[in-house]
Amino acid sequence: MTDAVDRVVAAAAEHDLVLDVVEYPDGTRTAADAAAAVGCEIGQIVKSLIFAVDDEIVLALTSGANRVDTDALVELAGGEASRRVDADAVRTVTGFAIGGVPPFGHLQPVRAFFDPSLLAYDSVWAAAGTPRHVFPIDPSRLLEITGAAVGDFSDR
Ligand code: 5CA
Repeated sequence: MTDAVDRVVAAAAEHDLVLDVVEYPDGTRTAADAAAAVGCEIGQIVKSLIFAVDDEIVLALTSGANRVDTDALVELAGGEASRRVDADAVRTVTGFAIGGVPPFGHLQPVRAFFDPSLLAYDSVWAAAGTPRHVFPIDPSRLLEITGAAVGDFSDR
């Protein structure tokens, strides 16, 4: 395991959760890659997407089947405008590279929003710190650990 995976496992342990991290050498960089590797529905993949709403960095935990409606995200966050952040900023805030950003265990605490579509599944899969490591988790447990606010920000 890598240092990045160790940090995610340690963050989970703080919530008394033992992560079952699985490595897929062919990669899990995108939701489609991860779903193909795991052999699950794309909707079961958790995308951990970083946006800036005004001057605040936020995390949108989004089903792999959905796209983020940024207007809806801005409204949920109570802000005025959103923008994508670049890869360097994602690494600075989270401590992880794009394609491996996990849903928790970030360097800087960020406010998180949770796509309710994820709650339809018994288990979902999220990145474990690298573009080839993922772990399964009950979405309700993931919601609890992240302290995220459930809100429909998907573009459907
Ligand atoms: N490991 C997979 C599934 S868990 C994963 O991390 N998917 S993800 O969707 O959360 O992360 C990839 C996302 O990073 C892409 O959907 C895209 O929104 C974002 N991204 C890719 N390249 C850039 C970039 N250059 N700058 C900012 N965001 C990017």
